Amino acid sequence: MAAAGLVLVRLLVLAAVVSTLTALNDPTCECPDGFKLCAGHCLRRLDRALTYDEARIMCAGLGAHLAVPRTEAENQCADSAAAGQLVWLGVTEVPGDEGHYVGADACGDVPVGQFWASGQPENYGPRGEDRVVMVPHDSGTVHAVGWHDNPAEQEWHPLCQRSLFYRPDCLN
Ligand SMILES: [Ca+2]
Repeated sequence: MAAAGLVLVRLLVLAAVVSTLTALNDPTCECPDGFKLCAGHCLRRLDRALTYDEARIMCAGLGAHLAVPRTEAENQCADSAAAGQLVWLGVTEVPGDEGHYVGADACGDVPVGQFWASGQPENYGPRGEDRVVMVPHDSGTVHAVGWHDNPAEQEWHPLCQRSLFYRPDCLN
């Protein structure tokens, strides 16, 4: 009787292992509808120009946040996903701490430098600028390519970003 019980336990364990492996083989290495995978993140540029807060809320409604490129590859992905439009990034200045930027991805500080357009951020105007917009290489505008600080009331297209649930086999 004890032996039969042991066999049953082993069968149950085996069934659990098989079911786990089956789940891992599900073809779910895809971003949600409308999002495109690039450098390990899902990106989606929305079709309407909105204020920063409106853009942030629209992305949140999609289970995403405004994009925060942190590597050259991620910045190139954002530039491509922008598809010629100026896009809000999830990069904001800490209130009362001029020049100190943090990311909406909850990964902390975003340094000034690398991806910024020449002369930016410059906190232009009497009210200053504490949000960040990306000018892609193909914007067709006079604005220099790269990141610019901008006031939150400006209207630009939201660039939303979600993480792909971590699975090593999904990263290629
Ligand atoms: Ca500026």
